[in-house]
Amino acid sequence: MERTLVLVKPDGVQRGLIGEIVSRLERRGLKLAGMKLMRLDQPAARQHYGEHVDRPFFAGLVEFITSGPLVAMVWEADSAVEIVRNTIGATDPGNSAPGTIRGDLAVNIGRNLVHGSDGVESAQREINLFFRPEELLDYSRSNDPWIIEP
Ligand code: DAT
Ligand code: MG
Repeated sequence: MERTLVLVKPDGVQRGLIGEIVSRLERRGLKLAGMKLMRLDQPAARQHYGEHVDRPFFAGLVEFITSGPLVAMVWEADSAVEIVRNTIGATDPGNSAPGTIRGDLAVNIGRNLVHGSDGVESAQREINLFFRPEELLDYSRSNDPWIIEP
C-alpha cells in the first residue's frame, strides 16, 4: 500500500480549514496512518523544500511554512500520491480545478493551503522527515471492502 505526506499548511490552520481538508481526504476513501499538529523549524523547512532552494520564492516559502502550526499527516491508498495530488489540485490556485481543495478554497500560490508529496520517493523521504516509524499505524477499517475491491 502506498503512503504519502500531506500538510495542512499554516494558512489552513489559521483559516480553520483543518477539518475541511481532512474530511475531503477521508471521504475520498484514503486511510489515515499518522497525524500531528507541529511547528517546523528553519532547518526542517529548508530540508523539506530543498528542491526549491535556488528559486526566488524559497525564502518566503520557508518563512511561511515556519510561521505557525501545521498539521502533518500520512495518508494511504493504492496510488495515494497521485490521488492526493489530484484531490489537492494544481500548485497555483489560479489553475486549480473546481472541486479540488485549492480550486475551492484558495486564490494565491503562496497561500495554497496544503502540501502533497509529488512522487513515491519524495513521499518516503518526506514521511521520514516528519514521522518516526512508530507514529504510523497499520490497522484495518470495517468498511474497507466497500472502498477497495477485495
Ligand atoms: P506543490 O506544493 O504543488 O508540490 P511545488 O513543489 O512546485 O508545488 O512548490 C512548493 C510550494 O512553493 C508551492 O506549494 C507554493 C510555493 N511556490 C511554488 N511556486 C511558486 C511561485 N512561482 N511563487 C510563489 N510560491 C511558489
Ligand atoms: Mg512539491
